[in-house]
This record gives sequence, C-alpha cells and structure tokens, in this order.
Amino acid sequence: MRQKFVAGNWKMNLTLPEAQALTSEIVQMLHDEQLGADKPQVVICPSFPLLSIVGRLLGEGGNVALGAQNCHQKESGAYTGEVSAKLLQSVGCQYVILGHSERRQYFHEDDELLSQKLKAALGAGLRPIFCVGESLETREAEDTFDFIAKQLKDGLFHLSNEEFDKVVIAYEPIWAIGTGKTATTQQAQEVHAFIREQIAGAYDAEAANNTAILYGGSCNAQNARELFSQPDVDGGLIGGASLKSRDFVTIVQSF
Ligand code: 3PY
Repeated sequence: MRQKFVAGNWKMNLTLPEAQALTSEIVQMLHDEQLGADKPQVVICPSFPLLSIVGRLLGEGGNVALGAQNCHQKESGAYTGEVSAKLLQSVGCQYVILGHSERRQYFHEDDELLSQKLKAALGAGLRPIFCVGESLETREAEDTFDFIAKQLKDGLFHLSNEEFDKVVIAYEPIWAIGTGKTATTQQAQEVHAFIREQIAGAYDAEAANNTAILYGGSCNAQNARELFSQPDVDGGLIGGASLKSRDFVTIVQSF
C-alpha cells in the first residue's frame, strides 16, 4: 500500500519563538494521541532560518520529518541569498517542496528551472514534493487536464524511473490556495486519478500505483477526512491549517 502523507507548508510565517512553540505542541500531541494503523508520514516545512531548530525539536529518528519550501538549482557558488539542496540535507531535511504555485507565480519559476531544481534536490538525497495545479481561468476554460498533463510532462517526467520513485506529487488548484475555497472531493479525485494515469503512461502501472499524490489548497481540519477518503488522494499539503497545532494534528488523524 502506498505511503500516506500530511505535509505542513508554513510559508513565510512564524518567528523563532512561535515556531518553537508550535513544533513542541505538535510533537507533544502526536505523542499523546492515538493515530490509526493507516498513519501518515508527517512532514513540516518551515522557512529556511527555522529549519535547524525545528529539526532539533522534532528529534532524530522521530515520526515527523523536516522539509524545506524551495532550493536552488546549483550545488554551491556565488548565488547571494540562495540555499542549496546539499545545505538543506545537511541540516536534516528529507523533503523539499518544489514548484509551489506561489514560486511559479511570484518568482517566475518555470518547468525548465524546476527540472533543474528537481535534479539538484534528488542529487542531494532529498525527496521532492512537486506541485502542480491550474488557475481559475484555466479551469473555467476547461483546460485543466491539458494544463496539468503539460506541467507533469515538462517539469517532472524527464526523471529516470529510479529518480521518479522518490517524488511525491501535490495537486494544488491555484484558485483554492489561501482563498478558503476547496476543490470538491469529486474535483480533487478526478484530477488525482488523471495524474495517476499520466504517471502510468510516462513510467508504468507500478510507478503510478506507488506514487503518493497529495491534495493542497485550503485543506483543513473540517474537510480533510472527506478529501482523504478518495481512492487517489494520499494525504495533503497543508497551508494555513498547519500553523495551528490542534487543526494540524486533526488533519494527521483524518485517515
Ligand atoms: C495552501 O493550502 O494554501 C497551500 O498552498 C499549501 O501548500
């Protein structure tokens, strides 16, 4: 059975004391509360300066993994203000989010650049959480499936089978990010099943069956259970609700 995931994307939120408090609460709650047999891999993705300290609070060998929200495509060098995948790995990251729509939109990250970032992340031993998703305009023009197919083909499917095995995919419809609008369970399931079909076409049925596909976009403590009950939804990439310990832990328990 493929791995379930709940990954918290803290985005550009929280000061050091706030991050310490939130991490300690999450660790405590996950320790005290009962998780079902189908318990997910939990990942927390804070901003860069918080990684080391959050990683330490999560503890070595604990159940919660550390992830970053981005990395640079080069291994090292004169790239002021940037952070390499190798550095992320050295501070304890196991995952890195790549291709989030906020990075595509505000930082003009395109499929070519994301292909390079994927290679850099994989080369450093990180597992990418690769995001795809359409805008409202694209959905209304009924181009969602073609758009997602192109993002997958141009951004991701250049990886070898071995590399692709490490990838987690997140479907995040842009119109549902930070808007409070969530895709209906049927809309989410439809796109997730489509993504799985595309993987089967690019690789094989086994790769399609083994790849975790997460839903992101205003997933919260109220709607997580219904979304996660869909056969092709393997968990969530959680924005705002990952900043509240009770809500985040409720989402982790929603399988
Ligand atoms: C959201 O839920 O808003 C996200 O963007 C998660 O990455």
